[in-house]
Amino acid sequence: MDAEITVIEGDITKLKVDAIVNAANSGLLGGGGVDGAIHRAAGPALLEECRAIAGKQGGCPAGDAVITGAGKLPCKKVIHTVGPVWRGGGRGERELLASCYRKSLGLAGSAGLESIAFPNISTGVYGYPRAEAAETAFRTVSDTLPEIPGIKKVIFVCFDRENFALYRKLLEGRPGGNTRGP
Ligand code: AR6
Repeated sequence: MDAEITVIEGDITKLKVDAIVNAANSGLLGGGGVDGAIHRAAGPALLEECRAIAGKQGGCPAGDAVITGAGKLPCKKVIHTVGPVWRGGGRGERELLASCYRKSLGLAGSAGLESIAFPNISTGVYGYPRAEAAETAFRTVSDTLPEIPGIKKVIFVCFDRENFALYRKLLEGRPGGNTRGP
């Protein structure tokens, strides 16, 4: 079956999907923005798991991702990925951001998960311009999905109107509407 890509406006911590993605930092021990919201809602078990991973592998570099349980969240797993800090666009930001989406999908696929929700990685504290980030996110997910047939549903969760409008536009421009073509 084809994977479905949808766009919603809302709070990612509320979603009952197989995995939600966290826009973390390389220390993996929580922070503000969506990271703070996820850790608050998940409770201390999530931080414990993150601490264990950070202790073992010394955190997580930008562009990479790790997977944990979800504590008290309604989803099954949390995939923590570290987006690039925007430094003007000439420091490999686009490739690092694309890598966040690719690696997160790869981890979800390896874990046998079928549905995954992404926040707008790097577009908050890390300052990535929203339109450019949305394009890279959307294109990377669309290009990667055919390589991971186990994933049936991807949700882009937008927390603000501007991002929601950008993603809606990208979705509408996609051949075949909101469903991946044959
Ligand atoms: N649900 C969905 N999206 C959200 C939520 C939520 N509950 N809360 C915020 N967003 P940011 P970054 C959106 O700053 O730019 C943290 O301190 C938000 O509107 O969370 O990758 C980490 O620890 C924005 O569109 O992440 C890192 O230090 C998007 O999530 C640093 O921030 C990402 O904004 C990472 O910065």
